[in-house]
Amino acid sequence: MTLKAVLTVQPTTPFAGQRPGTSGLRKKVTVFAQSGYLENFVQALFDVLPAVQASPQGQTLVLGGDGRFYNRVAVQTILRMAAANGVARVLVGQDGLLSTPAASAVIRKRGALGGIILSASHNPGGPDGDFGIKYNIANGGPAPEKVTEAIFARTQTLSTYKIMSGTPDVDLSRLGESWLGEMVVQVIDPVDDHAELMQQLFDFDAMRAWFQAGHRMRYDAMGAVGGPYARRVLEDLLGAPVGTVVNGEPLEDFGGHHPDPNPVHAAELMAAMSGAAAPDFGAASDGDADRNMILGRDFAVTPSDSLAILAANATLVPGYRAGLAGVARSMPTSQAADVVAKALGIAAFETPTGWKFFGNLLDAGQATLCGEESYGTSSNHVREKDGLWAVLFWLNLQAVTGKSVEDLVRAHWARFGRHVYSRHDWEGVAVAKADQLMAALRAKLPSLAGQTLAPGLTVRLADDFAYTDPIDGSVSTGQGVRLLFESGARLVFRLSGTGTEGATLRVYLERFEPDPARHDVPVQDALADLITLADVLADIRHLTGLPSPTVVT
Ligand code: VG1
Ligand code: CO
Repeated sequence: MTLKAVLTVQPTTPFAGQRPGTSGLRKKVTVFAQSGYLENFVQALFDVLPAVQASPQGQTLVLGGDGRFYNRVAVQTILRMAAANGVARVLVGQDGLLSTPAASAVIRKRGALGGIILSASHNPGGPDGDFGIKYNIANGGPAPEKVTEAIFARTQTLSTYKIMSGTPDVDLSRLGESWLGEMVVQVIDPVDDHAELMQQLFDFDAMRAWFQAGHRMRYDAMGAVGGPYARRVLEDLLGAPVGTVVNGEPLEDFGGHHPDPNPVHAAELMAAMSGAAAPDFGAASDGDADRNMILGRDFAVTPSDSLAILAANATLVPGYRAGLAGVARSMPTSQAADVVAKALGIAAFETPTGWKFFGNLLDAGQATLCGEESYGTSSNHVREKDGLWAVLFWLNLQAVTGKSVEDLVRAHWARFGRHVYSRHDWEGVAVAKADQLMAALRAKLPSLAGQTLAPGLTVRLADDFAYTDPIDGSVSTGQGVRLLFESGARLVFRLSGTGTEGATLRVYLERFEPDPARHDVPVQDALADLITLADVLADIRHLTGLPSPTVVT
């Protein structure tokens, strides 16, 4: 007996708070699991997608997620809703898995209308953890604010959603095509397209030789979706020994890890990279494999430095042999990349936090490399940050220069000076207190310019960062309070747009150190005056009720 899918129009009522943040809609699993919560958001998305409305037939969507708890349920729901909303074909990663960069690559390569990515990225997972959903447009990148705002507006007015019922779950374990009502569900290998792209960009022979010469690497996929991608490229294609990739199996609870690759949450990798017997190269990626952490033996690379170093050495890598059009960084990211862009005579761009702001610059061919201080780096090969891409870039540089990670960084500092940098996160702050802190800071801004707030710290400019997109002219305001000092030092304050519990205050601290003799001063010591000033200016410890930041990177 064949079961026929029945189109059901289900009455529903709006949920408050379905406005996407820095990167999609993120909430606790318990919030997403409420009846109609995911469905409402997905229906709002279909309602505002002009191409689906105009011509449902012939439109292809990409679907996949980081495999966290609730991924399996959500994928089936979205497939039923896509069919009910007239989508012609959905390309879904096997077992419902796709890393964020892979989804971007698939959308671009297959000419899809867009894609739905299920991930809360670096947020913790499991039944008590977080879930997330975001929409990417035809260029493969996160939907711009005008789209996410339209989706949000629609969530506040809709009264029904459409879904197919009456059929069992689609089998996503086998590659190939099946039907759900009138829609084709095509299960694809989640790794193929991305692995192919990596081979077009990097010198695989040189990297293979690096492993053959006995160099060792440890890639920690943190129990998240990055494992299969890293294994394919490092172990299968480059001949790294099996076991180079650790925590390589995507698990619903990330094996208990918090898949946020920074020195705090990747402590296991940090320990493995310490001591004379440690591997030459260490790396990690986050929940959806778009972030990267780069380590040498007893040496960690600051993400802001990573962007600058990749830019400075780009022509050593096949995919960037012809040079870069420009480099873009988010505002809180250190100015190290700007200095390189100036030396190379190429454009430097400063955007608000979040990858969606890089899309237009990449599409217009104005920027080639982009990066954020939050362990995100990528290029115009996709429209997302790409963890494995960054790792392969560093591997390619080591292989062709014969230098270690630490040597590459030190040589860079010696040439360009060091942008000493740190981010202090104050997590779990009461929302009202965090808002009060930011409001008080904003109120102070007009009086700060010209003031000397501490020895050597005279304010050149104090504002709330606003950005006008040079391509489409769209304006984004309120993107973070920044104090720029005459010395080149900076202090930036903003609230996280990805958290799901209370508020997180992020304080970004930066100072330029041209003198190589002082490049080894411990970072927190070198920034001590800025750290003290931040607390005095914003009354952080008092308002947050916390004695010290919860995460320092
Ligand atoms: C954080 C980072 C930001 C990054 C975003 C998404 O946002 O600061 O740079 O783009 O996460 O990364 P926020 O608003 O919490 O500061 V991912 O890998 O979690 O999608
Ligand atoms: Co991520």
